[in-house]
Amino acid sequence: MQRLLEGKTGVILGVANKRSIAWACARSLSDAGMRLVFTYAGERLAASVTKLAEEIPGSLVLPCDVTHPEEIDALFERVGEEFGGLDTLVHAIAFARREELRGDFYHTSKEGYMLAHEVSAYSLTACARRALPLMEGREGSIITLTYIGSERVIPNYNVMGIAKAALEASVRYLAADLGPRGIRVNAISAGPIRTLSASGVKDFGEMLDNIARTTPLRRNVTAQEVGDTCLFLAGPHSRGITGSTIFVDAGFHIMGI
Ligand code: 0WD
Repeated sequence: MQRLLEGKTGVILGVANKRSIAWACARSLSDAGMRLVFTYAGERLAASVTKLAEEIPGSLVLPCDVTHPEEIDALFERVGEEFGGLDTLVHAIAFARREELRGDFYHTSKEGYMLAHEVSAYSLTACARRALPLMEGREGSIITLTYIGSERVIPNYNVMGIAKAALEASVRYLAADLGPRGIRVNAISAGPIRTLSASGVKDFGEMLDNIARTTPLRRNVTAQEVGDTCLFLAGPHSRGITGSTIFVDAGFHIMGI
């Protein structure tokens, strides 16, 4: 039987280890037949990402630290050479200094603010611009990951909440720009999931316990559930959706208290 994304190609930014949401997205897309390029930021992650990628048949691993524009250029150049075109871009990266993910938001330094925005928000636009010539005319889909800390105050999320607000606004502007070229752009707003990045947010474990007690579904979400939503957004069943933020959070976002 033909798989849904057979013959399609994707680039996934943000696999750090097996717990990464990007990894769950990769599994869902690859199971549906998509060929994938994984990226890693800095030599520190090269070996672990390469080892993980061995589990995905036909995949490729390339460097891309989004704070180095020439690495973004080189990434999409190689993707063009290898694949000839691109159907899906999954942007699942974010960064803020650990000391700025605790305490009062007003202590945020200018450098910390700029860095969080560069990696977590601006990089979507930087990557979309490079991906555009490869994605045009293929009903492509760009997907990013966000969190409700963009629109409500979540203790300790701080500067990352501001960066996620910029990211979600970027999704809307990019969707308007790229829609006429046949490319959709959406965000998944995931509930908290225990990953490497999440461990940098102070009192993260307490937040998970609290959510499991109070969300409509009375549990937290899994990375696999986010991966499957990524599959939906990459594939033809979501062809009428662009510029949206879709919550995969067990219903947390509808609650008042
Ligand atoms: O609860 C959670 N885990 C949630 C995560 C809830 C809602 C949203 N998200 C978002 C995150 O904000 C992020 O955008 O999902 C995305 C993926 O996050 P993750 O899976 O929780 O985190 P992780 O497995 O740590 O992957 C993020 C990766 C980095 O890992 P480390 O831990 O080494 O910082 O982002 C990448 C890196 O692989 N990254 C970069 N990639 C390119 N250039 C850079 C950079 N400069 N900096 C970090």
